Amino acid sequence: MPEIYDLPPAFAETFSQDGVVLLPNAIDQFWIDLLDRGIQKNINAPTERGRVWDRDEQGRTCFYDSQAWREISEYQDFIEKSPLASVAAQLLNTKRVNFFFDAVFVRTPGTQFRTPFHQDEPYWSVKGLDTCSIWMPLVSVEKKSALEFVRGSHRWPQEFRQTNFGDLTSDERDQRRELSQKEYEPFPDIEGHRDTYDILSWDMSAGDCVAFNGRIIHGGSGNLSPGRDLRIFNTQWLGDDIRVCFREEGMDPDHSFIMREHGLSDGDQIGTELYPAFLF
Ligand SMILES: O=C(O)CCC(=O)C(=O)O
Repeated sequence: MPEIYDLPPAFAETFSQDGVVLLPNAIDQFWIDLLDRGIQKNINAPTERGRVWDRDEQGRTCFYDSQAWREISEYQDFIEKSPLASVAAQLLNTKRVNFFFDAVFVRTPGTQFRTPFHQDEPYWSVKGLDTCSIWMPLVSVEKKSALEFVRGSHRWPQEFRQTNFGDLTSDERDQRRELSQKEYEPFPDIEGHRDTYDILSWDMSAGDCVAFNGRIIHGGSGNLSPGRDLRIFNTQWLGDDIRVCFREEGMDPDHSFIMREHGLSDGDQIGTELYPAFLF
């Protein structure tokens, strides 16, 4: 059974309006220590999905892995028993959430590499507004190095041309195709016009979390001060309006094969043992 965390309703209101909310002190030290042990195991033995997103001339790296929770018992315990499922349910204003997947982002001390601005949901094998990702640093992080969000952009109606992470990582699994029959809006140049966007980020301590909607424009992180590293454990949760969506552009993570194996088709509710449900 997951721990229950009672969120004042104002947090869910902010999450709905802004697409992002800071949850100070949501996770206690027990969980941070557990996840730190899990991340160490994960770095020592990455899954087949693990990859170095960036390595600079000084050898500083940004390591990424995902969907390791069935292999790393510390991750599994955290997902099944920590208060995050209850946090996600309250933010999504629902009595049932499904766990979607986990991801880690580990930057070595001083790494400058910043994640380009993007939206998450257009890359996923599901579609809908009711998604909640919880970005959780296991160390303190300065505002200038934390993930940044464009307030309210989860409700913008445009379908933007998303970053092709394949150009960045040269990894085949990150390649995103463009459909000739589809009109994409150019992705807004957030970095080039920072003053014209309402960009949110926060100084955070280990135990603070940022919860955000899968459609919000976000990016950044990195830009670390000398000697400071960054270890992030991220979980994604799905709520009521979520349906299976196989995207011709390519998906990351691409669950289409395993979803089909479990009898899921485009437009279905997700359910199944692939995405454990938490009821409150
Ligand atoms: O932490 C990062 O660098 C990227 C995080 C991110 O984009 C995400 O969790 O969707």
